[in-house]
Amino acid sequence: MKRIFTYLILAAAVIVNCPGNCYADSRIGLQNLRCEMLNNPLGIGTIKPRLSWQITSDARNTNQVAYQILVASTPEKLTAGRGDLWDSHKVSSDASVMVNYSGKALDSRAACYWKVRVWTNNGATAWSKPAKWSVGLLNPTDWKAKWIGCDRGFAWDSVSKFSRLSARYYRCQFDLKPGIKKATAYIVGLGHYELYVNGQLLGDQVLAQAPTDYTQSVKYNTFDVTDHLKKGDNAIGTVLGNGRYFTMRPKYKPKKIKEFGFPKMLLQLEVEYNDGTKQTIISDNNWKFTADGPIRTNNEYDGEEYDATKEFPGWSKPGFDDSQWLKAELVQAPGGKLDAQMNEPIRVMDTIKPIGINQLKKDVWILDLGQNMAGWLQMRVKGNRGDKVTLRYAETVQPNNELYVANLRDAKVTDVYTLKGGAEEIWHPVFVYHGFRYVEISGYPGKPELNDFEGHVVYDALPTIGHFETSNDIVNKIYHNAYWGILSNYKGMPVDCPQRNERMPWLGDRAVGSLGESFVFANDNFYAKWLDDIAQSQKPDGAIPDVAPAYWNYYSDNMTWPGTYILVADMLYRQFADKAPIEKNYASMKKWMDYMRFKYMKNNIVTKDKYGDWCVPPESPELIHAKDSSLNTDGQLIATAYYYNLSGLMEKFARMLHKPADAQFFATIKQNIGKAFNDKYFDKTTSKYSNNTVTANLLPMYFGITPTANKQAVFKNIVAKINDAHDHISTGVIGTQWLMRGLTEFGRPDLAWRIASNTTYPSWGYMANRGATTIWELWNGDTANPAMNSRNHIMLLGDLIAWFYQDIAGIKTVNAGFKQLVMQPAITGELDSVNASYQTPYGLVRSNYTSTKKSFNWHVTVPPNSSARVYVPAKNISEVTEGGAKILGIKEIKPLKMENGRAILSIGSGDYDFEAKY
Ligand code: RAM
Repeated sequence: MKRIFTYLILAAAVIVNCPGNCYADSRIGLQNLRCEMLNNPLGIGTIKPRLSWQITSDARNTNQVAYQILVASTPEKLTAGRGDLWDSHKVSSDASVMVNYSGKALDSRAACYWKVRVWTNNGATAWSKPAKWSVGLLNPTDWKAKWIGCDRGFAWDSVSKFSRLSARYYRCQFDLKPGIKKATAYIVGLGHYELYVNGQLLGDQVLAQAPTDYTQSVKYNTFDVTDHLKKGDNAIGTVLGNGRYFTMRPKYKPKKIKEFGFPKMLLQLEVEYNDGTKQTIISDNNWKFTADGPIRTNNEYDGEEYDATKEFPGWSKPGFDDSQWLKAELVQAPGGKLDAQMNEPIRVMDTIKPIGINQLKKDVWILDLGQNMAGWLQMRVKGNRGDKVTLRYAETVQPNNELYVANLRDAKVTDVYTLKGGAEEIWHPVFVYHGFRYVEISGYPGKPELNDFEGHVVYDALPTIGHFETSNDIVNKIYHNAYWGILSNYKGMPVDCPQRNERMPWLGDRAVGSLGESFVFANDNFYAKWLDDIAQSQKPDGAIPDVAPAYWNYYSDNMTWPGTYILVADMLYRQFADKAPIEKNYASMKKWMDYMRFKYMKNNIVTKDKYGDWCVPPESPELIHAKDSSLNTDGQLIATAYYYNLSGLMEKFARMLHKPADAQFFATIKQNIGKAFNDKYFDKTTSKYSNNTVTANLLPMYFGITPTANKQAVFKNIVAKINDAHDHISTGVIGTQWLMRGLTEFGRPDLAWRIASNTTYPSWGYMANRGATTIWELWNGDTANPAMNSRNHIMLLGDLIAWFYQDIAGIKTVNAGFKQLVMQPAITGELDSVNASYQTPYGLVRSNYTSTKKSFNWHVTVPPNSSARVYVPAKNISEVTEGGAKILGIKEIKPLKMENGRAILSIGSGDYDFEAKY
């Protein structure tokens, strides 16, 4: 009954809303309104946000022809159809992704409520559901709050090599008048914080805020706390953890680890009353604090220790007796600019039930989560006050079932929980995370059972937007491993690994990997933020480091690691139609290109490299790096090929930004380098580059340095080399970035497939068959020296994931953001079926096919307001059917031509079932 009543109200609302909309076509709708690619973001850092929406439609070939956006300062005005901030009126345009807000000038704290309606060739939509955003504190003068902290340790802390620092608890009590209309809290808590209001933990973010080089940029988070406050006494409590601010390894030479200092915070709570008055509560030295609370130490490498006997119930509520607490101290600001965090927060994104628990010895148990992951273990326990449970984490176990920790180097990865006793207690750490599949549990009172534990999978809250599944089990397993590897290494920045004493944002690991990742996770804001980190790490002379934020000082001047800066910007534009990173970073990229050229280019050859083709499969199983020079590729060749390739991207960026002189400049450089490269490395008689490794031949081929006349012959050498290796991989981090797409583009997707689906060494399938549930750092990860032997590193994925989506599923963008698609699955001759889908900025693309040696059945979905050129394997265009009928005559399908055994068709949005014999 209640349900029916709600429906009646909704129906009435639709009718009331009808004026102006009555011609809306119910088959066409709107969904997924985003502001700066975020859902209803609070406290954004720009006054010119970009708005996007998706159209839904039952009809094929639906294209937007016009839109109208309304932005209002209150929900009521929006409902009434009054866009007091912006009424775009009807704009003839097909733009539905990244439309610039062009209304009244906004300022700090602006609240914006918006909706959109669109007209399409198939009818108009009703107004969308409302969405909103608010602007953060943009002007330095908006901040009245003061930085508070305490720049020293306490008796129980230690600032030795293994830093130990207890968490700091801050509190403040204040009085509010009746009639609270709205309250917003802005907070920075370095390294990490938890924010409590009147005893309640706010938000579901963890390990907040996003990590940066705090001397350059400090991210603040915004919360709507209206519902958490009341008239009269209120209290705020914050807990400060160390994160990367108070570093894990302060006294660690020679790596020169960046140190920022002791934890500190900044908080501003702005309350607006119904009568129009305002009140601001700020962090200052009226706050009280203690470092003598339950979190005794928290160190990202070493773990967290929590003593529940030291809890102080009610500490973040009003009325708590804090007379024993210390007075908060005013401290120096960290130095960086205060910036709104625009990338998604880290959250507990998934939970895992463990699959096994074995007793190792008296009082010691080994728990198996069944999946290598990053996060923490939540434990349920009941015992006596003072009982201590120790949890030690590892990725694998030794044959005797003990944890294998040699590859964690000196990370202690140990959490300790001291019970308060009595009732059941549930605990997990909050300021650390671990990379693990197994946990050693000791000191657990009683017998630990499987369901006393739960793995919390912790990573940036990026929606999964891709799905990829084939008829080949090993390839599916590899995809699973890649998926878990990728998510494990998202921690507000892309880190190399989540387990050992490293976890650093190495640039080289993501060069092309980030493209593959962008098919799996909506990582646009995440990577845009990382490009800011990289820009901020640039030295005045132009140098870009290999690790950014530069928590480790690695300015080693090479092309391949820093070059990721340019590749990722290109990825964001192509995959998400996000042009801002290019606009924002172009000058820094150019400066870096200049720097490398002036310093290291001699006769158009880049003479400096650092990593070579990092981690090729070595000649013997225990080695990390090959010593055999025939396996390694000349570093100068790699550096020069990369300079060439990156110049091409810079040329493209320059053209996009209307800088013709720059474009010409990069085009000329490219030409000169190409010539010098071929003169120096190409042997015309053998058609081999340098020492004929796959990488040495592949880079010039794929980048377009190889003269057209020689391509066939060079490609033959690549294939021969792979055949020599029994169709196995012989490339490292560099070569593997172009391998799968390279083989496919030059006509051997079957060979790429064989490499992808191998199960013998070296291959991704080998890892999977040896029990890997993620991707290893080394092809020989199970036998190599533990000094560099992570089991959860994704750099060796190369272009595998991009290739799965682009060439196996056949989902590629022609221009920015998939407005136009090319759907051309490669025929490997090996696959019975593929089920893939991908959420583009316009909506869901689907490519599901079953294929025999002779026939191809293909279900394709193209989202509204985009179109596709599809390549159906066929003998002849007129024989292709769609939904059982000949395509000739179906109006949304335009046959273009036959080419290389493919019927090329142009289609509009919608669902299609193609069938053809080939
Ligand atoms: C190691 C890491 C990282 C890699 C660097 C060069 O420390 O494995 O992934 O990029 O080396």
